[in-house]
Amino acid sequence: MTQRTVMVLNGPNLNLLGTREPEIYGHDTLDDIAARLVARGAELGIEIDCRQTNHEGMLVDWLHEAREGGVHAVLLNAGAYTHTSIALLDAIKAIQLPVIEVHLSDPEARESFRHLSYVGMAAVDCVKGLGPDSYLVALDRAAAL
Ligand code: CA2
Repeated sequence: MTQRTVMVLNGPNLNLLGTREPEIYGHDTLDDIAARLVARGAELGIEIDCRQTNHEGMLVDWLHEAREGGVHAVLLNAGAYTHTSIALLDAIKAIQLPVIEVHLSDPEARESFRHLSYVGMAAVDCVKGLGPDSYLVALDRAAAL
């Protein structure tokens, strides 16, 4: 059976997961979350390509790469760029791949500046507020696409 690939893209400051603000983001590091995704992906026959960057343009480049590389779906936690980036909105629309928006916290239950999501204007789905489990639920939904 050919393995499908799900790309998991993480934006700014998510490299700090597990080191600060555990009351909001939990104690798991991004490597912990990636390991859980890889384990669940193995059960689903899905290869996980998990990346993190602090740079908006890099996220745009990786979305383009997902399209070129025949990726099945993208899980995207764009961090604060979720709420600011028309470039990410345009990229998600351009690649014509299913992108699922993911958040550890529930941005709509937080400050009002987190209520607007440019990513959400083009994403096919959103999983938020479940801590690291948001990524696992999103992966199961991606597998069903
Ligand atoms: O809840 C999420 O996953 C967010 O995407 C996280 C972003 C925030 O700007 C979004 O509104 C919601 C922030 C990520 C910052 O990550 C940190 C991790 C540890 C310590 C400090 C920041």
